[in-house]
Amino acid sequence: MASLPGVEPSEQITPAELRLATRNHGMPLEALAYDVTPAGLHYLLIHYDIPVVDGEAWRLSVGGSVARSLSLSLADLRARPSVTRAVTMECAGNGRARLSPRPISQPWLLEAVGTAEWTGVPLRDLLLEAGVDDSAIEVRFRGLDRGVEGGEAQSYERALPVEDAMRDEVLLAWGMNGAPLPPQHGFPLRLVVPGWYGMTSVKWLSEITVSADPFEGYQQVRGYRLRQTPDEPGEPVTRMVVRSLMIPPGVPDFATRERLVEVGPCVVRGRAWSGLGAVAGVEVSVDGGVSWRPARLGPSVSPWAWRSWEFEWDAAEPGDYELCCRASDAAGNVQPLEAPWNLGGYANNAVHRVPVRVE
Ligand SMILES: Nc1nc2c(c(=O)[nH]1)N[C@H]1C(S)=C(S)[C@@H](COP(=O)(O)O)O[C@H]1N2
Ligand SMILES: [Mo]
Repeated sequence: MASLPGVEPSEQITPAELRLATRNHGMPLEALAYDVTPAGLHYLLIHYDIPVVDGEAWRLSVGGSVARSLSLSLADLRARPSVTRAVTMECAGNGRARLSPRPISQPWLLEAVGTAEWTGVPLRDLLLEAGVDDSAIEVRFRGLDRGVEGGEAQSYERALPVEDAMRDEVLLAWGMNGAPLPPQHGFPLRLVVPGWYGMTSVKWLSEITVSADPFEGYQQVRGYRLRQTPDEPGEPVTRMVVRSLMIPPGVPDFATRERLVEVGPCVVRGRAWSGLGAVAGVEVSVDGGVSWRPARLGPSVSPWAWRSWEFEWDAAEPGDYELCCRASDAAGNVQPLEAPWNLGGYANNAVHRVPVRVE
C-alpha cells in the first residue's frame, strides 16, 4: 500500500479496521449542534450483523431467579405506561484510534457519541412484576445477534448488578426520537442505561435473566475491561468519564479536514457530558492547552444528556492555533491532557484538540 504523505506505514489503518469503520459510523462533530441527534446522525456500533426481526412474532422473556416468568409481545410493551428520556450515549472505545500503540478494533476518532430521545418502559416495573428473588445479584440481557469474538461463538450479552438494573432511569426502549427503533439501533426493543458506556445498552433484546451468579460471558469478563495485558482480569468498564467535544470552527479542507477560520470574532460551541456527576464546567484553550479560559454553559438537555457550551474567541491575528476544550464534573473529575493507555482503548477522555488556521 502506498504511503500517505506524513503517515508512517505502522500508523495506517488496516483493511480489517476499515471494514469495521464502514459498518459502524460516527456522529459528524458538526451534529453536536443538535440537542437531540437526528437518528441517521447518531453513531452506530454493531459487533456482528444487524438481525432482521419480525416485530409481530418477537417476544421478550423475563426469567431466572424470579417469582413469575414473563413473556411479552411488542404490543404488550407498547400498551404499558411509557416514559421518554433524552440520553447521551458514548461508545467505550471512543478515541482509541489515536492511542499509541493503537488497539486493533473499531477505529474511532472522536465521533462515537450521540443523544437520542428513547421511549419505553422502566425496566424496574417489569422486574417488580416478575418478583426478583433475594438471592439474585445480577440481571443479564441477551440480544438476538450472534457472532464470534475472542474465538468464542456467542450471543451479544451483558449483565448489570441488580441495584443498577433497578434504577429509575433504566429503560427498555421501543422508540427513538418519536419513531419505532430503526433496525440498526435495536428494533424492536433495546436496553438503555443512562450514564453508562454504550456496550451496556443491549440492542435486539430477547431475554432478560435474573441470576444469583456473576455472568462470565465474553463481553463481561474479556471485552470491556481496563487492563494493560491480556492475562490480567482488569477492572470492568462501567460509567462514562467526563468529556467535552467542540464543533470544529470555520470550514474544512476536503482531504485533511484542517480548519480555516476568517480573521475576527468566532463563537466556538460544543457539548459536555459525564456519567459520574453533572457537568460542572468547560474551559477552552486557543494555545494548545497552555492557558485556559471558562466557556459559558448552556442548559442540560436532560439529567441524562449532554450540556451545551460556547466560547467567544477573538481570532484577531492570522496564524496557526490549536483549540482545546476540557470539562469537569460535580464529582471533581477533569479531562486529562493525555489519554491513559489500556489494551482495549477504553474510557479515553483526553482533551479535544482542533488545529485551526486563521486567515
Ligand atoms: N445486541 C447488541 N447490543 C449492543 C451492541 C451489539 O453489538 N449488539 N453494541 C453495543 C455497543 S458497544 C454500543 S457502543 C451501543 C451502540 O448503540 P447504537 O448503535 O444505538 O449507537 O450498543 C451496544 N449494544
Ligand atoms: Mo461500544
